[in-house]
Amino acid sequence: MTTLLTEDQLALVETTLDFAQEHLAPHAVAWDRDKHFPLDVLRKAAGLGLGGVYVSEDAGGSGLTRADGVLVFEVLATGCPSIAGYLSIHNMVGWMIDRYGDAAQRERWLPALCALDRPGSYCLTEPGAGSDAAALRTRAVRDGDHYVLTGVKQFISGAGASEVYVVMARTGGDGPRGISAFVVERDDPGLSFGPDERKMGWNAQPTRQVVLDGVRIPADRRLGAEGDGFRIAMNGLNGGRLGIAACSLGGARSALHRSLEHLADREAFGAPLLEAQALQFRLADMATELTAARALVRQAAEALDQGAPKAAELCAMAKRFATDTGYSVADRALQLHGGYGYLSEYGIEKIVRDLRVHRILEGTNEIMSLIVARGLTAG
Ligand code: FAD
Ligand code: 2MC
Repeated sequence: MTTLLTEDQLALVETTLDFAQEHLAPHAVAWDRDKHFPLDVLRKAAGLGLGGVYVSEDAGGSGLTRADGVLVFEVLATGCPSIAGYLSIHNMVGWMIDRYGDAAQRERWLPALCALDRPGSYCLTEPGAGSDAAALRTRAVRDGDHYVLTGVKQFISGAGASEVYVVMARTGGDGPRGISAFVVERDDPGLSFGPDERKMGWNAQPTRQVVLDGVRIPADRRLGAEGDGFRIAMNGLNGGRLGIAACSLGGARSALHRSLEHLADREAFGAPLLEAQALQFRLADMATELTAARALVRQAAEALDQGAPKAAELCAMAKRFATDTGYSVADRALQLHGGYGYLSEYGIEKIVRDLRVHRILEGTNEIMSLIVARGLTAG
């Protein structure tokens, strides 16, 4: 039964929800307005084990499953989808280093990542290679015991503030098999950042280019073997896509909850608007669609935990469905608030803006459909 939670999961949800309501929700509108990335609050989250959700306990992590993780990111996003989204990406980085790093690499980076002393970023996209990620052109040229990395990564969440960058770069020929994964540190000479992008949502975290201008790093910064980088990147994204899907559920759940409160308070035509059956039916649809999306996200998370053969396709289905549904629910919640939904101080329009990008990043929803369709047609 995917809908039943264990005692441990219930406790995890309750603690994380308390954190989100106390430390994220009251500040979310101001952080969005001021473009403030609250690293101090992220470090508090690390105190609850949220800096290394999927990292093994021996390396300082929480050792949770994906099924646990989607619960965590949903409730975190009820406080702020932008912060929850960044934490999901940071946790993708931690998982990749834990899963593909050797003992020395795990020891070097994981404790600081888990404590969020050193936040992480994931660098795949380039100005000329987004959906077609295997076309990336950043090069890593072997030079004795070192690699020299040159290229530009586009739209990198957390860039500039993060200290640990997992960077996919080409060590071989064209296509996915010519790509390797590396860990680059913020103070490596030759690494710099573009300006913070001005954007529609996700304003509580920076989005910047990561510019690699002859960054010379020791060969022991490579994760996995040469040529394994694309597979490593894609396996990271399977879990990442679930995290983003869960963040959409959380943002939408918060918008639905606020709509219920607003309609109960707001009177028109001599009665609270909540008594209008047309609006009750709209709320019922929103709740039903969110519940269906949550069930799919949980099913995909369990499939990923079990290493099921179709797990990647299920993650793509869940990401597509939950992010489209979450956005649609949030947009309807805005409508239910009337003119107040359009005002910043109510926080609804901010949720709509934040959730919009979930349909684009970690693989656009068209690419999710491509992954599902390929799975269908491959038999
Ligand atoms: P394109 O690939 O140019 O796509 C343009 C349009 O064409 C899209 O609608 C797309 O779905 C569609 N399309 C493309 N190919 C096909 C096809 N074969 N069939 C049908 N439709 C298709 N990247 C990172 O690596 N790290 C990050 O931390 C990160 N953070 C981000 C944060 C933000 C705020 C944003 C906006 C982006 C972030 N990204 C990050 C990049 C993100 O993953 C890409 O924007 C996304 O993968 C799409 O790539 P693109 O923008 O180049 O669009
Ligand atoms: N899980 C595991 N392996 C995967 C995989 C997945 N989800 N997707 C692809 N692979 C493997 C695939 O099995 C193949 O392996 P092998 O060489 O052993 O046969 C290899 O990767 C190459 O795959 P394809 O042949 O399917 O490669 P192609 O180039 O045709 O398509 C595509 C790959 C479109 C699925 C991939 O480029 C993609 O997912 N694009 C979207 C990019 C994206 O998601 N970017 C997100 C950036 S991060 C972000 O936005 C953040 C906010 C952090």
